[in-house]
Amino acid sequence: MEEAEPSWIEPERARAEGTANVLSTAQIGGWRERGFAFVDGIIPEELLKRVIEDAGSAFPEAGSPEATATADFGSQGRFVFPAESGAANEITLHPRLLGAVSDLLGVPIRELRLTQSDLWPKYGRSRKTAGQLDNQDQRIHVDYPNHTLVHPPPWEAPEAVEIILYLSEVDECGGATAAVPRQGADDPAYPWPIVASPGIGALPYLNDRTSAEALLAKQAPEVARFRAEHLYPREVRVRYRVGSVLFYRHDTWHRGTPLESGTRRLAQNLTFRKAGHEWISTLHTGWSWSMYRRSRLMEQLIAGASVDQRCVLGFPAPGDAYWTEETIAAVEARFAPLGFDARPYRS
Ligand SMILES: O=C(O)CCC(=O)C(=O)O
Ligand SMILES: [Fe+2]
Repeated sequence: MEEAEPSWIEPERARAEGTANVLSTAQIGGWRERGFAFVDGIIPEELLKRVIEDAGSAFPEAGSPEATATADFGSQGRFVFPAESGAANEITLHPRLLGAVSDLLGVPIRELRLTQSDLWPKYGRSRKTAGQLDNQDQRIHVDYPNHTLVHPPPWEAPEAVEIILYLSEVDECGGATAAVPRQGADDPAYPWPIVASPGIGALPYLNDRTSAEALLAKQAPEVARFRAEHLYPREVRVRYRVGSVLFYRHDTWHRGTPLESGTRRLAQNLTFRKAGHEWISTLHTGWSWSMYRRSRLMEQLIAGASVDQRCVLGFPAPGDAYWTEETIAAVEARFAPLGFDARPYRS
């Protein structure tokens, strides 16, 4: 079958700084109904420049031997929150980004929890170095299987936001993420539960599209047919630029598409969930584990963060039962030497 030309969507501008919401009603509605919002103008350009400098020099150059061997997600810990790159951390807890997530989930920033933040390079390669597990031309999938212990709740009650912040230009690298917009409750692309994907139930996990679809055609032909009929033909690609943000969901069909050979795409992936939804796991080591580092990076970050930012890391909010005169004094004794102001927890 001939593949149709992919269709594209352009980033929409977020609302200006200083407005109550970061995202427009249409952008919020798009995420809730269609399954994603594609937005720019959230992270300041100066901060984008800094993080690109940090990441650009930390990762192998495009076309280098290490680049050719890199064929999966992630930074191997190098840019996991809290990162040595202050810029990457600032993005993770940026008030505009948190504001946008709060708009999408309809809860205050204090009720958000960070569960993933990593910044990673993806390389365009002419060879699928990792074979069936290669991430270059991905099979269409949903992200929930490696984020939640259960299954996303019904569509109307999302509990988490998935984010890709692009730090490269699609015109230079290709590799646009593709997503399938959901069209209402009866959309044949979105039957419930969502299980028609490699790695779910008994279906074997493969990442590469060609290998995954070939195996499904043999082992679960009805699943392969569903995907060929309802998913791939409906995907739209995001025309990302530096600073574009794709907000999507754990139940949104999507995939990574091939980069131009010899190029490198940088992107930061983040996830926030609602407080209390503990079945959505934090993908990294617990934040306090980094407090063993001699740099005191995390202690300084806690001391200098806003009350809202601290809450996003699980620090108790003012008024929480944790706080008593004793605990306030104790936490103050720990962090005041680094600039922590305990007043919000006293009043
Ligand atoms: O690289 C991309 O554009 C998407 C990656 C992705 O969806 C994943 O690794 O789960
Ligand atoms: Fe994904």
